[in-house]
Amino acid sequence: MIRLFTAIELPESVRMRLTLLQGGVPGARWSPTENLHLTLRFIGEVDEATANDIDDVLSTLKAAAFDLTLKGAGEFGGRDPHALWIGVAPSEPLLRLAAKIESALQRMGLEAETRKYTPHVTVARLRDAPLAKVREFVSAHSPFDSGPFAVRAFALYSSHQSSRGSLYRPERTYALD
Ligand code: 2AM
Repeated sequence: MIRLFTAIELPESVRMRLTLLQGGVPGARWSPTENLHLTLRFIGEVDEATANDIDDVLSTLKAAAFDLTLKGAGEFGGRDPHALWIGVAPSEPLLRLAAKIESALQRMGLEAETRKYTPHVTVARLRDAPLAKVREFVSAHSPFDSGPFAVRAFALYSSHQSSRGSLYRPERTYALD
């Protein structure tokens, strides 16, 4: 079995900026630079035959290239925050791409994703982080703006557990028109 998800790879310069803003929150496990990505669709554990079918349908998917901007900051979990993230400026082409991937995966027989798609880049996972520090991080980084960068492809990532946490690896990339 292999754990998969689709995501957009971020340019090195954007990942550097996201790495530089990491800090100041005790209890945060900061995402390593090489793990920073924007998830399009989480897939989960599949067998090898299904992974190959997923690769096939994604290879034939047609969608347009577009520009994207990372913007703003937030947390998931409210009073018991478990993640810090940098957000994404509203983008119709991003939502269209995510929707195309969703319907392609459903057509090949995967179960529908029932959760609403909330584009974000996780920069830290939190355990027992002081709420005040989490709020400080979010307000300090709310003005974050990456400026636009071109998205000319998306990728099928695998996720592996290692002693140092999850390792994400782009297994296949798919060009956008
Ligand atoms: P997250 O960063 O907000 O946790 C690999 O795990 C990627 O898939 C992560 O970007 C993760 O989002 C996302 N993902 C979405 N749903 C998930 C789920 N149910 N379990 C694990 N990861 C999920």
